[in-house]
Amino acid sequence: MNIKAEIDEKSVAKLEEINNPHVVKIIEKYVELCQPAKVTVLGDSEEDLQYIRALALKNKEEKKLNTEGHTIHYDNYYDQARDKKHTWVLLPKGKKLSEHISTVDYDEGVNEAMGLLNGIMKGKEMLVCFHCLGPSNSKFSIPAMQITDSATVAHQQQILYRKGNAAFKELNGSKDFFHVIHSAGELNDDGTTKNIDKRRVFIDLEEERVISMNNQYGGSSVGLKKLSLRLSISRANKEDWLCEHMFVMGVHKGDRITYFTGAFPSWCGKTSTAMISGQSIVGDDIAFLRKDDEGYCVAANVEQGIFGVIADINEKDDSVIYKAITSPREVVINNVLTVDNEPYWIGMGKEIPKKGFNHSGEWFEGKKDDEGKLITPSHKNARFALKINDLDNADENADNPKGVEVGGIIYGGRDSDTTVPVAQSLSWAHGVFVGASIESESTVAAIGAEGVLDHSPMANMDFLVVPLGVYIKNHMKFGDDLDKAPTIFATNYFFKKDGEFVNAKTDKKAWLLWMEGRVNEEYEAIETPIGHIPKYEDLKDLFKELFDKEFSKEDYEYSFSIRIHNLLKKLDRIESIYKSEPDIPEVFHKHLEQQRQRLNDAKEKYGKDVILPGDFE
Ligand code: SPV
Ligand code: MN
Repeated sequence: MNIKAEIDEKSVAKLEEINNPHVVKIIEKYVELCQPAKVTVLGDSEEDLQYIRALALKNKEEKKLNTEGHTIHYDNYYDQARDKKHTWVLLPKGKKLSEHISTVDYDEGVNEAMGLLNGIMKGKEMLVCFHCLGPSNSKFSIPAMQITDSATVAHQQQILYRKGNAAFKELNGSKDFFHVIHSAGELNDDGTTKNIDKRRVFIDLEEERVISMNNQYGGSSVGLKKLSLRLSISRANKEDWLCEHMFVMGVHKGDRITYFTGAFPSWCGKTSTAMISGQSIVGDDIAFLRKDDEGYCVAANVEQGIFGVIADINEKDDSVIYKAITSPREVVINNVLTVDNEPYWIGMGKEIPKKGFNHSGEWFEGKKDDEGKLITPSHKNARFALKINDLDNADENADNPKGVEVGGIIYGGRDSDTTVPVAQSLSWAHGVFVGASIESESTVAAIGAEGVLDHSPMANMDFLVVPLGVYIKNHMKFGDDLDKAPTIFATNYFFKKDGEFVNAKTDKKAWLLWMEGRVNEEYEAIETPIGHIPKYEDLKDLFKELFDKEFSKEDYEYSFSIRIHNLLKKLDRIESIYKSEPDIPEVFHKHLEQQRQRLNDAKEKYGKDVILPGDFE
């Protein structure tokens, strides 16, 4: 070993135990380049976990809050979300992936990365962490190593991901692991990243590594999260499985549990669906899906924790999470207002003090940033990190190495005037087409009357590192190879009438239990041009049973009508997006064309543009 920095005997012993020349080579390389003062290798022991917790406090990256086990961390005011503009996939010269995926010439990108890493850890401690994506000892497992100079990144990662030293040992010296190199870069006096203009993420599919620097926000720095997600998507698409931006949850009816996965773009109801009362959670963000020995689809959560949005978490709407983040346990809260070490965030259902400390430093009501924008007490994307097993609704199979059998897949979009609250796809391939057509309406205040529609196939567009054609082809094939494919559904919780939401926030529980019933062949449904929709009587019964509420026929007819013109417009938008993408499988275009034909036929048959669900019965 030739590590050019201070390293203690315990760290050396851990590397000797892992006994992997590739691991040692990577550490040697980045020590030489980043020039840290000290290197610490972390293991699985409680002592090591404690070391990181204490280091985050010592480095002033975190501060204790009043509740036991809770700490607060701040990212730079301008480092509150993933930086898509400065994220690239490294590709050989002349190669392209898609209109929508940013790439950079391999050598050029590596040169820039190495230049920026040069000396970046001077005077700092390099932390070497070993984790495992997916449950340990399982065909889902992918060992991943993270090098970082940020103790809070290491800390939040150890909350969110399973330990991996044993998995590395079991590699028996092979190169079959991911690695992520991260540096928060030079820090300001308050411990936040200074050189935001030099913030970069480089994704190297060849070496299965990601290099990320000059950031601290979790989505850019916690290596096993969105950085490894790109590497996993690349692997899945070379092999025969899926890596998806999905939650995994158990839906309960009496003693019966049916597992669902769900992909929703940001702000479309993903976490709130996974947390619906009476259900159980396996994971809320990233899932690996595989075919098991019996030909079924099984899913495993890649993570063991939740990096959740804290805004609007309150006792009334999200009692499970609220309890977890306000009672003693290990929690890191990011980017909220603190006053006397008490955290406050927007939408918490409590009065928020008019001054305190937040992601902008000392804060007072009315404070504006350099661009004259009013600074909110906590950032809209402020997040918390906690372990799933600390939630009352953790599923008993959350760590099952076999994963859970998937009965249904939900694709959730957001629009105010086009798609129905819930519909079941006509087949696996039709469902893939529906998932590939997800749109979400922007919720930014200053937008036109119809909102801005953003398209994200399977809610995964931000993370795709393979051409869309390859990704969709792999999806189609995955389902075709299964003996029993999950049933695919689409939801839209955001339908509006006269500018108001038609459905209450809690109504999604009725849609979910209808989907559960459909998977278990309990309800009949109405076939429409876009798929199967619920019958009025079934929803009426569900609303009565679940909420003791009358579901009016009028509300049903309004939200489940088939709006031909708007649905055709959506098809046109989707078609124009896919037109510019090479090698989209023929079956995708076939489903698009068939759906258009069915909509036009229905318009002609019923002689109107808005067709009531009952007309199709
Ligand atoms: C998302 O944006 O989908 C998240 C948060 O889960 S981040 O870690 O930033 O990706
Ligand atoms: Mn996510």
